Parts: sequence; C-alpha cells; structure tokens
Amino acid sequence: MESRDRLRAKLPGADTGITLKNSVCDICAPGPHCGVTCYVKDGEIIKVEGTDAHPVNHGKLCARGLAARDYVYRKDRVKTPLRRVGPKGAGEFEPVSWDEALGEIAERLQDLKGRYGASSVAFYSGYNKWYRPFLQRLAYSFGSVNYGSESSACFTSTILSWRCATGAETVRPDLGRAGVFLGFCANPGISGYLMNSGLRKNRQRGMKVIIVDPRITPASEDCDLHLRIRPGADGALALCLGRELIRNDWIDRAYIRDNVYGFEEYAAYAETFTPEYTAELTGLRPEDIRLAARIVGENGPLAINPSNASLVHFKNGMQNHRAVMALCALTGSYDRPGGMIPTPLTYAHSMGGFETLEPEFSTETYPKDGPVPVGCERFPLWGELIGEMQACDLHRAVLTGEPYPIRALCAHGMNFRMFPDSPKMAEALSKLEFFVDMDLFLTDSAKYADIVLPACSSLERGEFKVFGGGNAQYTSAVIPPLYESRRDDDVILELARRLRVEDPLLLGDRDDCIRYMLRKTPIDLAALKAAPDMPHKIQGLRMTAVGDHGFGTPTGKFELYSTVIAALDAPGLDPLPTYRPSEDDGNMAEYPLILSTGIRIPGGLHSRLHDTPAARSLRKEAMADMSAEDAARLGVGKGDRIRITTSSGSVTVSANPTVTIPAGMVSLYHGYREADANSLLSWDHRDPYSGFPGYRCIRCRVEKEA
Ligand SMILES: Nc1nc2c(c(=O)[nH]1)N[C@H]1C(S)=C(S)[C@@H](COP(=O)(O)OP(=O)(O)OC[C@H]3O[C@@H](n4cnc5c(=O)[nH]c(N)nc54)[C@H](O)[C@@H]3O)O[C@H]1N2
Ligand SMILES: Nc1nc2c(c(=O)[nH]1)N[C@H]1C(S)=C(S)[C@@H](COP(=O)(O)OP(=O)(O)OC[C@H]3O[C@@H](n4cnc5c(=O)[nH]c(N)nc54)[C@H](O)[C@@H]3O)O[C@H]1N2
Ligand SMILES: [Mo]
Repeated sequence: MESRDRLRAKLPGADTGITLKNSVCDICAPGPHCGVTCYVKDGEIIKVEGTDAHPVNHGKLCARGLAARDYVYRKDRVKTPLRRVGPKGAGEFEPVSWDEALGEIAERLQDLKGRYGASSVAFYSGYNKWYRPFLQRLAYSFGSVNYGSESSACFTSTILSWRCATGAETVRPDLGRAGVFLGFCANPGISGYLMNSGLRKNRQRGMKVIIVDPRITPASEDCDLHLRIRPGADGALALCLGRELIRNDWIDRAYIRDNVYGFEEYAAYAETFTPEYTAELTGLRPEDIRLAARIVGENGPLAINPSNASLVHFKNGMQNHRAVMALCALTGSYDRPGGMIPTPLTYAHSMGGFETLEPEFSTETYPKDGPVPVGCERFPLWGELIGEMQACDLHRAVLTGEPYPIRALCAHGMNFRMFPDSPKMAEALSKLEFFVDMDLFLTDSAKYADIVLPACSSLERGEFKVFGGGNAQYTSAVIPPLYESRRDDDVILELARRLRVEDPLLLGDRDDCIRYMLRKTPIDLAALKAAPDMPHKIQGLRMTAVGDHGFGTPTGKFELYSTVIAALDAPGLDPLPTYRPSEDDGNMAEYPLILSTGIRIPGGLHSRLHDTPAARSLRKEAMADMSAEDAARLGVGKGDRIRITTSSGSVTVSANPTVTIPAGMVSLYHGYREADANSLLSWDHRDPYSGFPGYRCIRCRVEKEA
C-alpha cells in the first residue's frame, strides 16, 4: 500500500508519522476506565480505539469511549485561567496567568477563613474521582469539614446500606459461580457494558437471570424472568421475596443462626408482604412474584446487581436497597462463593481487590474542632456512616444559611444540573462570595465562577490506576496538556503550598503521597511508570479470602435490624428495611404520570457529552420516552414537542413513543441545558436516610405543545 493510502487509513509507521500510545478513557466511572490506544500524528490524536490486550476491556469500547477524541478536542475547552469580568453567569472573562489565578484564590480563601472560619469554604468534586484523595485532604488540612462530591447522589447510598448491614463498603457479585442473578435495575448493556458480557456468558452456562425493570431493555430480553415493576416499588417486592423464601424454607438456616442479626424481627415484618398485597404495590402478578421466589430459592447461590444507583435514586431508595440485600442474608450468599463478595474501594473509587491507605490519607487531617459538615445534621445516618458533606444540601447552606452559611466554593467539575432543584443550585452559585471552578470546558456552571481553571483530560496526563484482580498501571500522557490546561492534582498541591497548610505530605510530591497510600502494598511506582502502556499484575498482594471478611457491624453479624440506625434514635428512620411509597407529594389528578429522570442512554454521560458531537449524534435532541398508549391517548407522535410539568417546573422536549416503557411512565435523561430534568425536581424530594434525591419518581403531566 502506498504511504498516502496508509495515511488515509491511519496506519502507524515511520512513513505515515503515526505513532500509537496507550492510556485510559476516563469519560465514565473509574471502575471500567477502559484501555485506549491513541493514534498520534504531529502531536494530535487522530483516532482512538480500545486496547486489545487491556485486561479490562479487551479491545472493546462503548459509544462514549469512541467519542473520546471529540471530547478532548471540544471547541469549548477552557484554554487559560480566567477571571470573571461580567455579571455572574454571563460568561465574560479575561485570561490571567496561572500565577495570578492561584495567588488570588489563596488570598481570597485565607481572607474568608479569617472572617468566617475555614468551614465556610466548601470543597467539591464532580463525577471525576482520580484526584479526590488530594482534594479531600486539602479541604481538611485547610481546616474545612466541608468536603463533598457528586457521590452524594450517585452510589454512596449503596455503600451506606452495605455499611449498615455488614460493615462492607462495596460488594461485587461472584457471577462465575452464581446460580441465580437477581437484577434489580440491571441494564448493564447501556450503563456498564463490561458486566453485560459476564451476565451473558454465565447465563449460557446455566445461571438463571431475573431482571426487575419497568422497561423492556437489552438485559430484559435476555433473561429467564422479567418483572416489570412499578417505579420505586422494589422494596416491597424484595420483602415479599424474603417472605416466600422463608415460608418455603428456601433459606440457609445455619448461616442465619451464625451470621444474621434481627432475623425474627425481619421475618415478622416481611410476613405482611403477601404476594397479593405486594402485587397491588408493585403492579406485578402474584404468580410471577411466587415464580421469582422459586427461581431464587432453587438456584442459589444468589448474586445481585452491584451498581444500583437507579435503585437508590428514590425517596425510599436506601431502604429498598437494604430489602434487596436482605435476600443475600437469608440465602447465605454474602461472602460466599457465587454470592456477593465484599471488595474494598482500592484507590480513587476503583476496585483492585486489595486495600490501600487512601481512606487514611484522605481523612487523617480532618479538623477536630470544626462544625458538623453540611447535610450531616439533616441526614444523621449519612453523617454517622459517611461523614462527608451531603452535597445535595449545599444550596440550602448557601441560600438559607442553614445549618450555617457556606461563603465560598472550591470546585473541580461543578455542574449545577446534577442537583435537585437545579435552578436553586445555580442561584446559590450566584450568591457565593467566592467561587472557583476547574473544568475542561467552559460550562454553564463555570460561568458563575470568579476564577475558572483549565483542566486537562486523562489523555493529557499520566495517572496511577488500579484494576480488578490486583492489577495496577501508571499511564503516561499521550499528548501534552492542551493550551495552558493542567492536571487537577498539581493544582491542588500548588494551592496547598500557597495556602501554607501545615501538612508536609501535601507540601511534597504527588508520587510521595501515592506511595504513602500504597505503603502496605508491594507496589513499586517507579517500575509501573517505566512500563506505562499496560496494567501489571502485582505480585505478593495480600487479598482477603472469600469467607474471611467478617462483619464490621456492632453485633459482628449481617444486621437485618440495624443497631446503628436504632442507636441514632432519629425520627422517621427505621432499623428494619421498611417499605414506604416513593412518589413525591404531587397530586395524582393533576400529575397522573411518573417521570423517571436519568435512565442511562448510550451516548450520554451526565452533562459531559451533550456538547460532544460524536456522542450527541446518537440522540440529537433532548427527548422523553413515553409509552405508546399514553402517546396515543394524548395524540402525540414521534418527534412532536411535549411539555412535561411537575409541581416544580416544566420543560419542553421531543416525544419518543415506545413500547419499551410501561403506561404511566415517562423517561427523560438529565443534564440537558435546554431541558434540565432536575429543574423538575423539588429540592426536598429526598431519601431521609441518605439524603439522595428521588430522581426516578416524580409526579408529572404531559401535554402536547400546539
Ligand atoms: N451510558 C451511560 N452509562 C452510565 C452512565 C451514563 O450517564 N451513561 N452513568 C454512570 C453512573 S454515574 C451510574 S451511577 C450508573 C448507573 O447505572 P444504572 O443504575 O445501571 O443505570 P440506569 O440506566 O439509570 O438504570 C438501570 C435500569 O433501571 C431501570 N429502572 C428505572 N426505575 C426503576 C425502578 O423503579 N425499579 C427497577 N427495578 N428498575 C428501574 C431502568 O429502566 C434501567 O433500565 O451508570 C453509569 N454508566
Ligand atoms: N435527574 C438526574 N440527575 C442525576 C442523575 C440521574 O440519574 N438523574 N444521576 C446522578 C449521578 S448517579 C451522578 S454520578 C451525577 C453526575 O453529575 P456530575 O458530576 O455533575 O457529572 P458531569 O456532568 O459529568 O459533570 C462533571 C463535570 O466535570 C468535568 N470534568 C471532567 N473531567 C474532569 C477532570 O478531570 N477534572 C475536572 N476538574 N473536571 C472534569 C466535566 O466537564 C463536567 O463539567 O449526576 C446525578 N444527577
Ligand atoms: Mo453515578
């Protein structure tokens, strides 16, 4: 082939000047962070594909990862540090040097600390996890208790419920040995494609799969039983399944005797959830519920869905999740082969299968004499077991001064559109005395900032990562940071120096900090850095064997009756996984439909891909899926403009009538500038245990626009 054709085909070689470099795609959650191979010519990435030999994705990439090049070269990248010169939100800035920007930030933060106390400054991280230990430690070393993140609305409620039940924080299904997979809210084909192949492969070997999902999805089309539950009724179904397992003696009595606390109380409560009563609550048929119980009872060990953000995005979400987890206790499937295996978050929210001292690094400088972090007083269980600022309460603190005023915000990746009642969060950003936001893009949130700092992407930096099975990698940059962008951790460390925090680690070197976190592992950072292209299996790691994890609860058992919740004695919090309705207070006659916001779409990753052309091309318009029946009743056809109204507001989007959604349900993805789902959500529609917003169950009405 001629060089010209080889160039057109983007083939690497000396004649084409194209070289290959490996890195990771960090557009989505750090768990997957798939290996990518970048084709680089003249310092520019011209193509991105999955790395064949990478142990996580084996050459595969999803629609988001395939848009990585477009993401990096988005037109709205922040190019230099910026200082606001116009009104807040208007997006008028002047470029300033890094030195000026960081100098001004340090000066303003010190001034606010002097006047109002360090905790009047909140530190916040959006979806990105990779720099979080540094940011959290900076907040605490600066003296503020108010470090929080988007995890206040993502999956930390599942951590909270596992901590309550067993003391573990994250738990993974041992799919390779499971007899049955009970997938509440499981649609991994769209939200986490790597788990999808695990489900398929194990179903072929005989594992039974039950999918509980109101919608027809790729996962529900490839399962043994699909239960199309009413949104938010999962707790009732789980309690009824527990009842049926107990009545049919499909439970592990020896395991329960030795390892479970509160079985009798739980059994008495679950007994009230007869299949007939549960059918009324869930919209399912009693015989289907009985069949599900039989499939679980006869096919152990039981594995459940570990990524349950959509299960906990309800007003009753954490309790629903606890009710599902209880089935693992009844069947003796916790910390047992084929069941749910406790697995620590190893580093930056990734599970390597081993422990590091990241939690110690992140929290050891926590200020001893500070106030209670924002949101922890209102959500005492969150305060007790998580202890970080419940970030969904941030706008309350700014706008009402409750529990005390937050005056300044130091944010990495702020996006007001993820917060319940997002216009309130935007208003809060406009009321701050000082607001810094570091982001790749000049987002609508960044436009409220006094100083905007340009961040680089994962392809422009080297980074320490861990992967499942005891693998670790220290990537190197594929291209240098674009424009004047920098990596977040460098900026955090530089700010620590300028704030003169009394913290030798933060005043030192990034790798020394990482080594400090890894000091009880045999990981050699220098060796990893010398071979950055691929993850390496770490030899000599200590991993806890299945069955040996024990229980970190006060009773030393799997607590079906939570002694932690009982000891809080907080009004409205029940020690048993009790079931409550999930709807908001909207009145049924006025708002007859249920709006579920945020069900994942292939080309969307919160707000960050809506302005990325390759990903956006998969769903060009903000579009709401609704049932074909409801659409016919309202005279709505595909592409017609519809207005969705809740007691909090309304948005106009195009309609997508589909048979995959049940009658009565409407689904809208979040993060759209032109149709912000979270402007439809009342600030107070929240789970009292976790403080999580009820994103997935909001009463609404739909009207066709003239
Ligand atoms: N493409 C894509 N992937 C993503 C993300 C993204 O934005 N886009 N976000 C990532 C993040 S941050 C997270 S937290 C995860 C979330 O991951 P998931 O929770 O897996 O994602 P969802 O698609 O929101 O929900 C899964 C399924 O739950 C169903 N469901 C909705 N309501 C109910 C209900 O009341 N009961 C039951 N049983 N099922 C219900 C939905 O119909 C959907 O098919 O996804 C991650 N992966
Ligand atoms: N209605 C509704 N709302 C939801 C959800 C839902 O299902 N429904 N899901 C919730 C869930 S599970 C989640 S996880 C949240 C996510 O919500 P967010 O955290 O708000 O997610 P993003 O839109 O990705 O915004 C993060 C910002 O970080 C920026 N960014 C990306 N990489 C970097 C980096 O390396 N450094 C810096 N400094 N910035 C970077 C991005 O450009 C983006 O502007 O949304 C929640 N909100
Ligand atoms: Mo999330």
